[in-house]
Amino acid sequence: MNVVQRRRAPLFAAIVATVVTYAVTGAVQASAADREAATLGPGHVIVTVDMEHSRFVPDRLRVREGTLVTFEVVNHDPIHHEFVLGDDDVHRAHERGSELLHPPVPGEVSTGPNETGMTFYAFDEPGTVAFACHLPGHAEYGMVGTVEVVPVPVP
Ligand SMILES: [Cu+2]
Repeated sequence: MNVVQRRRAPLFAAIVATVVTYAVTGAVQASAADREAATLGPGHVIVTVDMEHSRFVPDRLRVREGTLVTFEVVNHDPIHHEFVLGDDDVHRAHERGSELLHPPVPGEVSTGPNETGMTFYAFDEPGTVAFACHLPGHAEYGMVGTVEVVPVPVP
């Protein structure tokens, strides 16, 4: 293998990995730069949300109606966190609740220190859906975020 071929190999591997990921999951993996700036969807999208210093990164996302989002929630902190996404009733229940860990419910996942969790949520109606960590003091500290759901333009 000459020098040029060796340099191209990592790029080729990355392209193959991307194509394989798409083929296996049928989903589009949003890059870090895409996560906050882009309007994602419709269809199935995978979004990574980092938990760092008791904040969500990104804390604002925008999707088109008709988007199924798989959230990969990565806790970089040495403490427990949770990702709870839903309507006002969901958030009120968790604000009053005392559970440290939650069973798997769409839009909700608990993550231990340095753990990664997965959950998914279908955004079917335009509007704003909030997410938060309801462990004591975390939402008040700023561990909250929103998903803005925008209509798909009619052609
Ligand atoms: Cu938290």
